[in-house]
Amino acid sequence: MTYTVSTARNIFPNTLAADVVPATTARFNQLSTEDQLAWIWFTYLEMGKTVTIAAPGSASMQLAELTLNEIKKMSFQQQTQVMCDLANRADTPICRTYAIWSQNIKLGFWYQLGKWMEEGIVAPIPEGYKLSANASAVLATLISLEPGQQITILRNSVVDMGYDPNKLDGATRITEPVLPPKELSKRTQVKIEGIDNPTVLSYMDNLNANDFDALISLFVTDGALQPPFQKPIVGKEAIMRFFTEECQNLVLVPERGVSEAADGGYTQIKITGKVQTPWFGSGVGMNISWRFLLDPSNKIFFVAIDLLASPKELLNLIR
Ligand code: ECH
Ligand code: GLY
Ligand code: GLY
Repeated sequence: MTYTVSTARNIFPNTLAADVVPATTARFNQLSTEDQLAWIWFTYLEMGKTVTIAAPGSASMQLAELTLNEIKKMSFQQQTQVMCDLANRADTPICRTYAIWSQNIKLGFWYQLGKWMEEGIVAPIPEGYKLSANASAVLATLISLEPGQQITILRNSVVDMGYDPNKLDGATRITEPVLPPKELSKRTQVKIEGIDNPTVLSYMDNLNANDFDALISLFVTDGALQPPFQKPIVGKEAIMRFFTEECQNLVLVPERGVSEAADGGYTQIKITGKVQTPWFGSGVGMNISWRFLLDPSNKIFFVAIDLLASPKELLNLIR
């Protein structure tokens, strides 16, 4: 048998992903706009008790600056309208601008609005606002989850706002500059219990070093990468775009793995461990797995990254 991307997705089928994340996002999407914004605000306050969001890089703030300044000058009523429009995915100039920003610029924009809401510069959620029963129930679910799952749901809510980017065909995306990779002397090397495959080790080390040229060379031309809860990104060019736009400064901490022969001279390797995002640093370690399928020349044909259902899953290396 030869593999296709769709058959490759089924390697290590016993891997238990945190399905509570898309389920909670779906419940969030059912709420009214007012409730959604208030829900995010209460989530943000609740999470602020245990974790801290790092200030965005100055580049992403600069890219959102014009819009932020425009909002800063508005009345509270107009500001509230802008926030509702974003949550409603309305067709307005600000929602169109938001749609072409990369994920980190969107997050940086809301980070700033959050600060301004705390300082009284941007319209607050009305004092004494009471969430609907449904919104309270979704908040209770969120509070019961692991921090890695909480920040994924929070990010989903931000990334899904604004005008639909698919309707803006051909518009140029606005993304942060790509910084040079880490100097060789500053690089680290991972150790993975049970694994000595050089491709997998280089994958981890190159991603940790932001060395995306070396990283992409590990893939076959029509290789695929599947981020958590997403469809596979197929082809080196699209994967490279994803790496440079969304994957700077991640910290991968793989812990253990298992490797075995698969059909047609391929090798399947499952690794479990943690990843940190620059937004929360070592304050939030997300429990994840990587499921690699390597071709006979040891290049990456497919890799799926899954956010795991629980820390117990870190020990699940069963095929
Ligand atoms: C306020 C109220 C009004 C409405 C809004 C507000 C502000 C909200 C704010 C939210 C900020 C949220 C943030 C979330 C960040 C989440 C980051 C995550 C990162 C996960 C990364 C992973 C990486 C995995 C990968 C690996 C690979 O090997 C390949 C690449 C890749 C309150 C004003 C909206 C401010 C900052 C979840 C899992 C390991 C797949 C990337
Ligand atoms: N501070 C997080 C980032 O800019 O990605
Ligand atoms: N930080 C990009 C992702 O997890 O999809």
